[in-house]
Amino acid sequence: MKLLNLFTFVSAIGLTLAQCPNYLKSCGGACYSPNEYTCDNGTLCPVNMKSCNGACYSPKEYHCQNGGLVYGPETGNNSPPSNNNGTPTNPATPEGQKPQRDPSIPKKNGKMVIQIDNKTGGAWRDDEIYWVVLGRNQNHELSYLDLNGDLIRADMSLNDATTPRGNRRYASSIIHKLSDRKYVHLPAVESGRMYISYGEPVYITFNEGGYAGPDVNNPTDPNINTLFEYFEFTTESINGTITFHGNTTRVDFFSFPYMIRLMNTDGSYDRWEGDTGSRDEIFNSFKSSVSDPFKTLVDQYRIMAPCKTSFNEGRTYGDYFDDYINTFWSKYSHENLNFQCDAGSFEGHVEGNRMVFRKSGDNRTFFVDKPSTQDVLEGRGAFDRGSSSNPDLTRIELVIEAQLCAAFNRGIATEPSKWRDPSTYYKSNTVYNEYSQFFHNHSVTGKAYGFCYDDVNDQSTLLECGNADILIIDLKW
Ligand SMILES: *[C@@H]1O[C@H](CO)[C@@H](O)[C@H](O)[C@H]1NC(C)=O
Ligand SMILES: *[C@@H]1O[C@H](CO)[C@@H](O)[C@H](O)[C@H]1NC(C)=O
Ligand SMILES: *[C@@H]1O[C@H](CO)[C@@H](O)[C@H](O)[C@H]1NC(C)=O
Ligand SMILES: *[C@@H]1O[C@H](CO)[C@@H](O)[C@H](O)[C@H]1NC(C)=O
Ligand SMILES: *[C@@H]1O[C@H](CO)[C@@H](O)[C@H](O)[C@H]1NC(C)=O
Ligand SMILES: CC(=O)N[C@H]1CO[C@H](CO)[C@@H](O)[C@@H]1O
Repeated sequence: MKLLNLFTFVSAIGLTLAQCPNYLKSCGGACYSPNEYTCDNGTLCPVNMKSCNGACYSPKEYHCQNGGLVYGPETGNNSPPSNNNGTPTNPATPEGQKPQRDPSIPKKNGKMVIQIDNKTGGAWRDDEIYWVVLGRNQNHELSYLDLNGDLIRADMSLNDATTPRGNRRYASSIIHKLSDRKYVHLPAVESGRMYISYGEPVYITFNEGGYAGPDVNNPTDPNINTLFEYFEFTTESINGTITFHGNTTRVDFFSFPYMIRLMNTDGSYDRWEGDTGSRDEIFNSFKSSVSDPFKTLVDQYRIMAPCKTSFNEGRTYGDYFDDYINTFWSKYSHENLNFQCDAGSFEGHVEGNRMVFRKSGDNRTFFVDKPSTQDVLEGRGAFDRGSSSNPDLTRIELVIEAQLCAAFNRGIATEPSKWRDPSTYYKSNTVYNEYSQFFHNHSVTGKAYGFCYDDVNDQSTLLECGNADILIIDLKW
């Protein structure tokens, strides 16, 4: 899929006349040949393509939603496109909206680059933007990344300062400002996590074998009033090059918008993920598009994931999914639930307080307990329980649990024929996770980690490639 915009075409055709010659037509001030181009909403696109806010796209591969391009054709099945040689492609985000590589950043053997850009439109200066990278080194020891791109083993002796709020010891030397450095080299890191914050650093306290990071549910946490985002990643060193796996996440909250773009060294992998719109637009749009229960997730710092606040046990909406779960339970007490996923074909039904599943070609039995609202929203309890001590059985039970959890969040639990069709998600008349839906609506690709099993049927923002060259992060406001 090639991205083509108006400016490319005007210069390609080279005519900007008040009146076009007979054999050409006029589109937004440019002349074009109707044999080769069409004029869609004032934008020139190759024939058979359409325009979405200035970007041309093939309606066979993408659709235009809220002014942005989203994976999946305009009608019918929504499977992601892949081009002929199998190179992963992303929907056509206009080039100007993608994070751009800074070619002046030097390379380092055996490491990739993380580049961080201040795209806050002047809202935050470079010396008000902070970043920290934590993870485990090749000996699995907790470490932080220094400005040289080296993992330094971390322990309590690093706690050398006291937080302004909460009076807690924290490690000051692991914190970097964008004004110190706008990039860092990244080696192999196990269970990596990058925190980025505006206005104040994220305070990290090392303890025996681990660390206390920000906990937005703890009112005494020193980071509670700080605007921060984080993402998780793992990098491996394979034959002297880095393989990167990582994703942005909305599993806990949204605080401010950003985009990431991952590229490999030979240019065959180039994908991006992230939020559309400014922070104000996202907050305002959230408040105007979700139903009243979900409106309670917003405070001045963040939009919280439902279970982190009013949908948790004993809270106002703690039973939000209960009727839906009971409807599902009674339906499958009388009939079988059949579904397919990558792991195989399954058939199950309710027996008392649990479901019993069989997998085709397998004579074993798998069990899933009845979930609660919190189990649905957080993928915990019944949806994070292998009942067996046999790891192979447990693995398959967890696959079933992930499928069920995703289907409840997406509002299609009682319609298994829709489970593999993203165009049907978040549309039913029943309840669904509107928080997750919102972040899919406000994603440059339509993908999001709106809840922990959003990777079911490939809806999450996972980016991964070998020979990773650079991860570019555009910080927005
Ligand atoms: C059509 O063009 C107008 C003005 O440029 C723009 O606001 C609108 O978003 C465009 N619509 C689509 C579907 O691209
Ligand atoms: C980034 O920080 C610089 C310097 O602190 C500031 O002048 C600039 O406005 C910021 N850039 C953007 C796009 O906000
Ligand atoms: C690493 O390099 C060796 C020697 O060139 C090669 O045999 C091996 O397949 C490579 N491993 C990977 C994972 O690419
Ligand atoms: C289940 O299948 C395995 C091999 O596929 C077989 O060894 C075993 O006896 C079967 N168990 C039952 C209860 O049928
Ligand atoms: C998501 O987008 C769909 C389609 O435009 C819209 O109907 C729905 O209300 C939106 N929901 C949220 C929560 O943004
Ligand atoms: C590879 C990787 O780090 N994946 C992470 C993507 O985000 C989810 C949700 O936060 C994490 O659970 C994964 O570990």
